[in-house]
Amino acid sequence: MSDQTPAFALELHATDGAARTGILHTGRGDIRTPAFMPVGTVGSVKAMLPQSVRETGADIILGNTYHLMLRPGAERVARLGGLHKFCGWERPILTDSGGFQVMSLSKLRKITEEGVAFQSHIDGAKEFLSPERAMEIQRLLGSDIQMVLDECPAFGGSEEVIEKSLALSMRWAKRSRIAFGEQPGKGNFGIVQGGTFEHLRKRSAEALKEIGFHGYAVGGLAVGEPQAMMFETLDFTVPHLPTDRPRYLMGVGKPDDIVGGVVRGIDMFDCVLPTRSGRNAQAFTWDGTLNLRNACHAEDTGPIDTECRCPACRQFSRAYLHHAVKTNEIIASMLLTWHNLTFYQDLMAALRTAVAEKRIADFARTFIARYGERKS
Ligand code: PRF
Ligand code: ZN
Repeated sequence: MSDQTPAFALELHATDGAARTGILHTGRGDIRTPAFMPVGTVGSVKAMLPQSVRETGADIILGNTYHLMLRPGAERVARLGGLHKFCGWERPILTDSGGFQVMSLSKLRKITEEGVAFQSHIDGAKEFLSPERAMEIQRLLGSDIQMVLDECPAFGGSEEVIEKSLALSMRWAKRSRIAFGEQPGKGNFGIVQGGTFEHLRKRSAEALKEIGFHGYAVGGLAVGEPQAMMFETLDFTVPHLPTDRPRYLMGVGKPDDIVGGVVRGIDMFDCVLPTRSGRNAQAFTWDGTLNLRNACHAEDTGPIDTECRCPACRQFSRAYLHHAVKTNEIIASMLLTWHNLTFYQDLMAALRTAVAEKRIADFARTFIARYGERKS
């Protein structure tokens, strides 16, 4: 890459307690933080055109090593000019390393020191993912933020189990970082594990800092633990992370999880919730969620949200959306996904402004009072 490639660097503009706002500069453009990354697992954010995803306010999307290595294959994507060109999104893309998806999607898998052997959930073919191969795939895809290969243990594991898993993840992190090497304008993120154990989270963060990454993710959360336990884990984990690097809470979450994450110093989030639940008739609003399948919307001439700027709210009534859901029209998925991604991006913009104006605690309190707290 040329000398003109912008450096991968976090520029902080303001802090308010533990919360921060700024810009993460990358070789493919800026990411306003705190950021929400829509999930485009196989290269497309389902039911959306890339330009529509951009219109909702997204600066970055997420892709998955696991899915793309199986279909269409990393080498093929590389021959076709890389993932950005292939999927029509020219801004930054973060790719997850695959370990987490292997555990959740593939039936037969075996973890060894070398890596993880597994059977494809598509055709049962034998596959292998080592830290080196996970990084090679992400490089072939042309990913801007490449995650280390880690193991995400299930919630509820004993201290001994979590400690052993963490040790393996840290050895894999070292190998991943070496395999990443130096790629101007791009970043390699380590992933803190350690379950809900304070001393293990600290040990993990220290080990990753020693290796030295461009950013630090908190993994192993939102795996079934109560929200209070996730927040508590963030409270004793985030202070061990460097202040000058981006922090990413993986696979989170519900709007109230995100607000709590920002209050605790997280800069980046991703979750399938706005897209997946949009395809399942659920709409997010500042007053909580709505299910458009519900008969109470059948003759409601109002929009989902009178203040929302999205096409679902500007052009269509709840009655029409209810009808589109009931008749399985593709436009129902398109419109509800568009609305939900718009809601998530407007929430992130409001959070950034609240941090910049040093009123994040007040914003969080007002948000939760109106939206409602997570039940679990
Ligand atoms: N590790 C990786 N990806 C993830 C997670 C993790 O722990 C999570 C946990 N919520 C989501 N995605 N590599
Ligand atoms: Zn809307």
